[in-house]
Amino acid sequence: MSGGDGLDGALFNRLFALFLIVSLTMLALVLAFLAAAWFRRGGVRQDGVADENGRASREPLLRALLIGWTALIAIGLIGLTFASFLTDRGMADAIPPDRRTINIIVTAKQFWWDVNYAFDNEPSKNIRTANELHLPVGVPARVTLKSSDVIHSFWIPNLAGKQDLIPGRVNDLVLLPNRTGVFRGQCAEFCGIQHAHMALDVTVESRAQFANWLAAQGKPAPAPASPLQKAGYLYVMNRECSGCHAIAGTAANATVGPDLTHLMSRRSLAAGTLPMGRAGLYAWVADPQGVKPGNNMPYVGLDANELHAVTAYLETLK
Ligand code: HEC
Ligand SMILES: [Cu+2]
Repeated sequence: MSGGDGLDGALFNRLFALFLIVSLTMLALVLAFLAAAWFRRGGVRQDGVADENGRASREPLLRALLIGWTALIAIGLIGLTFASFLTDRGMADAIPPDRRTINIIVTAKQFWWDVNYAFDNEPSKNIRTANELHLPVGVPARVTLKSSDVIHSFWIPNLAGKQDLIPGRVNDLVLLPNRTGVFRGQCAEFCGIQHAHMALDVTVESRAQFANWLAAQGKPAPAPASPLQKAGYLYVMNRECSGCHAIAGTAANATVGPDLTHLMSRRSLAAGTLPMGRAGLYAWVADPQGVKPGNNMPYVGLDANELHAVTAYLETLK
């Protein structure tokens, strides 16, 4: 549970204050009894004799105190449990409908992140991207974590603790980002040779910016315009590339590699290996194994003209 700001933060702070007051009262009582016991012990020692009669006469009082004390603890604990239950529910209700959790499914692969935004009410809004998350500030995001090969670990130090992605199992994690900014996520479980190059760019932005991003991501790729772009498009569609990649609005719909529909809108290439841009695209498409040895995109072997055309086409995928 994270504090955050806004309504849920206020509810959480109130719960914290309640816990603090109840615990401090209990602590004060315990200390008071300890102190009382200490002074009594001192008294007995001075007398030098054990006062059997006195002890017997104090017994009912002690028993009553003990029962009272136990009851107080029970009431306190039940009360706190109840309060935390109510706060939990209150926090869930405090989120207005348009701020209700967004659902993101992240599937880890050697060595990149497949990212799906799933809108159960409006499946037409679903989008797919890779190696990046966009999150609206103050809105809880439920991230469902899967792996399609080995164990990876999802870690965005500024937003949440680590959570493993385990083949054949589904984990999840709720992120509640409370400030805007760009944060770095990283695979935190050694998953193979390129484990270190498995980063995740996380952009926390205003709700309006997020809505714009989502709308842009929901659009299909534009048709190629120039002859060079067209040549690149034909290469991508008819050669190896479309066997592994998807580009919405075209016939390419494979899921072996990252979705390329809005490739250029991302901050980095190949999970943080290269900054996004023309130079990076050339380097990557020409020789992915040279850039990130051991990754799952093979050397394709384009000649200079093909490389030029393919890169020109990729650059239209904004
Ligand atoms: C055998 C499957 C396969 C083929 C064929 C293939 N790719 Fe890839 N591609 C991948 C995989 C897997 C990755 C992710 C590598 C990584 O980051 O570890 C990738 C990454 C990329 C990226 C970076 C995407 C990103 O968001 O970081 C681009 C761009 C790309 N491929 C373009 C191409 C082009 C263009 C072709 C054809 C010339 C091609 N790919 C052929 C599997 C393939
Ligand atoms: Cu990994």
